[in-house]
Amino acid sequence: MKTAIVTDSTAYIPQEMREKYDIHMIPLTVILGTEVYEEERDLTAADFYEEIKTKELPTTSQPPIGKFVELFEQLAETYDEVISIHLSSGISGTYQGAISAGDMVEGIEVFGFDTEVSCMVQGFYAIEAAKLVQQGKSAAEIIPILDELKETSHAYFMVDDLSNLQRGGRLSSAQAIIGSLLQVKPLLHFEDKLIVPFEKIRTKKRAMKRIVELLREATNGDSYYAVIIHANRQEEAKEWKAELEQEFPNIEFSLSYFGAVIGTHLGEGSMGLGWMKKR
Ligand code: MYR
Repeated sequence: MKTAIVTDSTAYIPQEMREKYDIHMIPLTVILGTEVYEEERDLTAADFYEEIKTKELPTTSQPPIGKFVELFEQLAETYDEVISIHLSSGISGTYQGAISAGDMVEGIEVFGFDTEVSCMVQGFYAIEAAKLVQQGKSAAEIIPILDELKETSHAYFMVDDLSNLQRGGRLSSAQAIIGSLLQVKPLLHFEDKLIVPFEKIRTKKRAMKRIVELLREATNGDSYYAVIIHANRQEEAKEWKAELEQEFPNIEFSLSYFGAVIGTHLGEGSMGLGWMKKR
């Protein structure tokens, strides 16, 4: 049984790592002014944050189904099955697009996996799945393992300005609650696939402190992967990583970023921390 791993661009897995683990990537799209870009292919995160300084606010779109069909047909020449691992189906139609395309393609079985999150935490699932493929496991064996990992994984994040999330319709809360949050820096997370406020916190510094408390409680001295994710705040993220590494010797930290698609909805300056237990 030959199993391929597919994920979408919002996992922001660096190209060399995708090559190392043989992970296939399908890009989401950013529309900036009159230009349409496939993120991570023809628009890097750095270029995106530069462009939005002068352009009107961008919008995003899931990959066209045809792109999935094209990729799965290509994979059908070499593989028997695919695990297609995507950002939360509560915030994008990408996962559903993969499932629909899978139904259209013959000669390969497509198993969708909804990570119920996004960014490098989604990447953790894709990398873990790819490692399991390298150990000779099939989709039927891998998917229950990914489901178990969900129990150990979480992400919290904060934005400088909630209006991007609100404008893009990706903040799931009553308008009155959103209104009361606009003056603070709420800590956000995913609940049942949707982005919801976790706690109202006044400053970014306090929000970061609270995330560290949540990390401490969740990991409880066990071995975990954790990732600091930033929207064009490389230095700040690096400093935070160095501090966290001092305090949590059992956690393997990495740095990642909110690329163009997720950056469109969160805005520059956002910061997050996600984790998953090591197997
Ligand atoms: C689309 O157009 O289909 C893509 C929509 C993406 C919405 C992104 C909303 C923010 C997600 C934040 C993820 C934070 C993970 C740590």
